[in-house]
Amino acid sequence: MSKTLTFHIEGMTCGHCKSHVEKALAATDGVTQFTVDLADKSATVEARDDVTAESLIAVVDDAGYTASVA
Ligand SMILES: [Cu+2]
Repeated sequence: MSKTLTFHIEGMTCGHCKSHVEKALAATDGVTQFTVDLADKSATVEARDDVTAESLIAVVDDAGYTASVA
């Protein structure tokens, strides 16, 4: 089973930032699919049920951006 989580992300200013976030999500165990929207400052993440919103927020934070549940 998987679930879809939507986040608001602060700090992305260009395509480079977007790809930073994308790389971090791609490297995260349990993340099956995602889209990052630079203009909308958001990310939609499809992940295994055992992946928590908090852990994904930590992944984005580690990449240098600030995520919150949208
Ligand atoms: Cu940038």
